[in-house]
Amino acid sequence: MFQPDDLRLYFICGTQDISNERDIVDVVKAALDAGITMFQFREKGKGTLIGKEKELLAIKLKELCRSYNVPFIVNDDVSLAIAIDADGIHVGQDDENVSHFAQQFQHKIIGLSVGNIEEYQNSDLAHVDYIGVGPMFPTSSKDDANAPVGPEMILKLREKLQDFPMVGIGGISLANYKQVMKAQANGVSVISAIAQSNDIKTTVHQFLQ
Ligand code: TZP
Ligand code: MG
Repeated sequence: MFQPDDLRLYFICGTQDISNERDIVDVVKAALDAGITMFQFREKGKGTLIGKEKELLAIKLKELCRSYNVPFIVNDDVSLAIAIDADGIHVGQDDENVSHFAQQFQHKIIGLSVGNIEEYQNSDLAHVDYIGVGPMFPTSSKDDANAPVGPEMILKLREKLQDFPMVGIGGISLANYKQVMKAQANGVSVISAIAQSNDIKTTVHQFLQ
């Protein structure tokens, strides 16, 4: 079952985040080998896989994560998450409302993006296991990302949510992740810092130090 520590180093990735010379399965395997603690399959944007191809890749990555005992989360796609028996789902404020699918998702991990105090106030966290807070810093991995809110947003939400599990997201790198941890996040989630690393093993080890 989900533990807040699973959020320590949460790698998010889809085929759009990988350069042409590399295979996403190799990248995720390298990250798992190095010790990431949670994985999210986020297949989103121009030219990404859809339908059966998306499902087959999701199954492959889920099996891989299972062999490392690392939770496998699907972004947005509730029906895919259910169809392949993923460990959880992550949705944003504009996605399907958590209360709509929580019944079908008992004993699974549910993550929700919360970008600011207003979104927090509008969110029902009754069925939510963790929130992703961001963007912490400027990011080029999400086309429609809002302006950065900085690690201070985690501190602000901590006042309201006490020990509710929170992970920072957006523009997090080896150069700035300590600011996020200092703001009392349970961990950091990253796309490009790992997906575009030339030495995934060393990068992951440095984050985990
Ligand atoms: N949600 C908010 S920022 C972001 C998502 C999915 C992108 C994070 O990617 P990166 O490369 O770690 O900035
Ligand atoms: Mg979404």
